Amino acid sequence: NSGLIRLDVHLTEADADAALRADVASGLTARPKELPPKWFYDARGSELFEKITDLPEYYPFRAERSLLADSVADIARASGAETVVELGSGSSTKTRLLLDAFREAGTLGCYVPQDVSESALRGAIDELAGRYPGLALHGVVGDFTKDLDRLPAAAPGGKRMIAFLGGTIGNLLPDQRHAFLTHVRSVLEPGEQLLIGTGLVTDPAVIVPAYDDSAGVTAEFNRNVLHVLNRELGANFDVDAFTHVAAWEADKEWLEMRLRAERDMEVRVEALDLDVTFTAGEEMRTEISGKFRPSNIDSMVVAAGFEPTRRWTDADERFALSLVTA
Ligand code: AVJ
Repeated sequence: NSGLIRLDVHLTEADADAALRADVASGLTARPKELPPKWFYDARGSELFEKITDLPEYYPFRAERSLLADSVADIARASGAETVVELGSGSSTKTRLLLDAFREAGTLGCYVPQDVSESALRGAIDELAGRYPGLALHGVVGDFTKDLDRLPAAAPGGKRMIAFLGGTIGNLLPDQRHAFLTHVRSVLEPGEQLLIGTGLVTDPAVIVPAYDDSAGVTAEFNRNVLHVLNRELGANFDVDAFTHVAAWEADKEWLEMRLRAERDMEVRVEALDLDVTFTAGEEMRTEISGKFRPSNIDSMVVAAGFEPTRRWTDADERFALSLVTA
């Protein structure tokens, strides 16, 4: 069904390299230093994230997957979308749950997976073409915070639902969440929808171990960003001299991952002609993972011009899926 398949590339290696340079130049010269979490995900980082989803402590992945399994038929009926757009279409299990349910509901004609990785998208599209004959597949290689205006427009009457799962909105700072949601709202027509997955505020004794597992996989995932900088920017971080920190910031209601320099260090980032100093004990933030209260989800989406439509929550109240309408 090749006539039904299309792949648009809006993000080249050169774009990604320029974005990495800009983020690292500003992050390593900021006080305190910080690096954005998007650079965790090279091939090794993506592999480590897959491992994280299998860890006994990392409940968010399983919480969302079982919530989605239990509620997706309801979601599909409540939505009635003909085109499902999935931002950061990482997990094939969740994609299949969505597509099966929207097919069952009888509305689905087109699936639009969006991801930064062209190879991941090609692989996913190949597999889906076999599994869902007759479904139009339109991949978009791009950055979800920037390239949404490049999404295929709705065909007349072809209502779209954008799915943003995984709780990834929690990795954005509050201002960035607002900018992102406003951008999503601006590309949608009135009546079109967003399905958004969010981790919920729960016991810190549950949250912290999910980001500080006993096997040390999350620590490796966190440190991997330094390997990315060493390889991509010719930096000379002594990766083993940094330790993983996971801290619940109660006032901000987010889990913060940091890398702590265990001794004084001089680091050179060749590609940026930049020398950076770390002092022993200095911590650099690498990720926030915001957890939400239902009322905060509503005010956040309303501030961006959406109307809350329905919400589904798992029995342990650790994760929510919220359907909101433009
Ligand atoms: C699924 C990408 C949102 O914040 O929980 C997992 C990434 N970071 N362990 C999250 C992550 C550390 C994750 N996201």
